[in-house]
Amino acid sequence: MKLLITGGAGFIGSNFVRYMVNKYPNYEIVNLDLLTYAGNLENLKDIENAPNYKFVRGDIADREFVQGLFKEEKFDYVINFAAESHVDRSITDPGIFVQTNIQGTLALLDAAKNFDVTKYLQVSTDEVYGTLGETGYFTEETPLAANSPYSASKAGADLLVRAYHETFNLPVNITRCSNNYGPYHFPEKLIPLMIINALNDKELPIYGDGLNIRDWLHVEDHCQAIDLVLHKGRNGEVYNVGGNNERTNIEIVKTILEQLNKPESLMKFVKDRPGHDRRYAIDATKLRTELGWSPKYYFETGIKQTINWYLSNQEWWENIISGEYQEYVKSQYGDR
Ligand code: NAD
Ligand code: TDX
Repeated sequence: MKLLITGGAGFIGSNFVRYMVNKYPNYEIVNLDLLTYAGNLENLKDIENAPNYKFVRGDIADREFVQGLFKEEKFDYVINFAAESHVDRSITDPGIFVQTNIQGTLALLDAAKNFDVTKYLQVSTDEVYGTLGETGYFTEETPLAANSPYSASKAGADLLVRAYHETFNLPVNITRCSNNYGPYHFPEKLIPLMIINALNDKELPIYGDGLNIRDWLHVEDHCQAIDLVLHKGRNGEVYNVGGNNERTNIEIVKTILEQLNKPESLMKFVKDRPGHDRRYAIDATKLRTELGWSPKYYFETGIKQTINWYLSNQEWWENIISGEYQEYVKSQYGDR
């Protein structure tokens, strides 16, 4: 069995590559990643020499390259994590989100169709559903109502995946997950940013009133869900993934400050994110009942483990925030 995992040098992708390399020693796993600012091979240091693992640098939106890779490797499964993933960046520079998230997905779908893959799995997000009020949950039937250029590009990709199933009978699944947290989370996102700023006694920027709610899921629980959908998901189906851990941003920040024994005076309320979704909450009943998924982590233990990971892996994040890692990538591979 040969798997293509795209975006495997990013946060969730690297956790998933490690999970699969260790769990399935008989699978051949190819990690295709462009190594943008968010991709980091340091995330995979411990498994880089595993016999069932190979890294390829390349762009999922480079159609010719992608076709060539599929022709050569003859993948059975494709799992697409590669994306521009940060909402704030999509507000200042939406073009690259359309390029990678939509054109890139299209290039992968065409190659998957031409080379008859057994399954194409698109890793999507709950953000495609838009925002919730104080009550209710996103189900797989909730209409798409993306509010940011990031989520619009993910929704566009999801519709292409659906269309390739309906039109060409491509065997696909889409997973839509809530906010992940855990080791190797890139320092521009809420949880790692707050941990690192607190450790450096820097201000913690909280957008708006800080009462926006996210539904946090440990990245390992997400990996397990994708593994299940890959092997057991019914063709053409969407599966929501979420752990019922709704927290306001302020609650998250206060938890981090308390764990690190830092003062709440570090919190700073700043200008709100434009189009800031108020609340996300996932109903994962379908995944639980159909495929038997259940998350292992309680948020309270998961967040402590995550904070400890950042304490023990200071060099990892210092290399990123000082720009040292990007210098290394440039010296090895040239500019993106
Ligand atoms: P990330 O930004 O940490 O990693 C993205 C990876 O994709 C990086 O390694 C980057 O180098 C690579 N990449 C970017 N453009 C590429 C291109 N054109 N070709 C090849 N590789 C490219 O993202 P993440 O947080 O790990 O998210 C992974 C996926 O999961 C994304 O599709 C995202 O939309 C989705 N998702 C993320 C979350 C979350 O909370 N982080 C939640 C739900 C869904
Ligand atoms: O400095 C900050 N201050 C702040 O208040 C940052 C970076 C974020 N926030 C708020 C905005 C959100 O309400 O924290 C919340 C979480 O923000 P992000 O970490 O940027 O995540 P979010 O916008 O919710 O999107 C994430 O989850 C869904 C991922 O980045 C997406 O890729 C995924 O699809």
